[in-house]
Amino acid sequence: MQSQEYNQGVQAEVQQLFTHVDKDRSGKISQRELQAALITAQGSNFSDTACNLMISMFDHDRSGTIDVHEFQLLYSYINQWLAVFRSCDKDQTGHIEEGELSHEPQADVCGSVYRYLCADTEVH
Ligand SMILES: [Ca+2]
Ligand SMILES: [Ca+2]
Repeated sequence: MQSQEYNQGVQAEVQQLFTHVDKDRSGKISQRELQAALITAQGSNFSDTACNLMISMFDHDRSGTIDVHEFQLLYSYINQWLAVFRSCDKDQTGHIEEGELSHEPQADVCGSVYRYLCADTEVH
């Protein structure tokens, strides 16, 4: 299963989520699209700074946008956080208090994406 996913280049799950976020179907996720997705999921504003940070973390070709391959890396990174969150989620509520993850600036960003992904795909 793992090798099949690599052969396809991009996991179907990632492609589906990418398409969901890429509202204008440009094939790239802009800061605004990322911001819009996060706002929708959180019900509150997500700062330009946070979105820029998120993009800069994964924008390997420095295009200023996230393509599907970069998005897959982002997604993998989120999944790594997910494992951390699960280990932190001692009461098994499926939610981690933001205060517990506030030690690193990236944690808030990833925590928000984590919630977005969970809301969207219902991963637990
Ligand atoms: Ca787009
Ligand atoms: Ca890029």
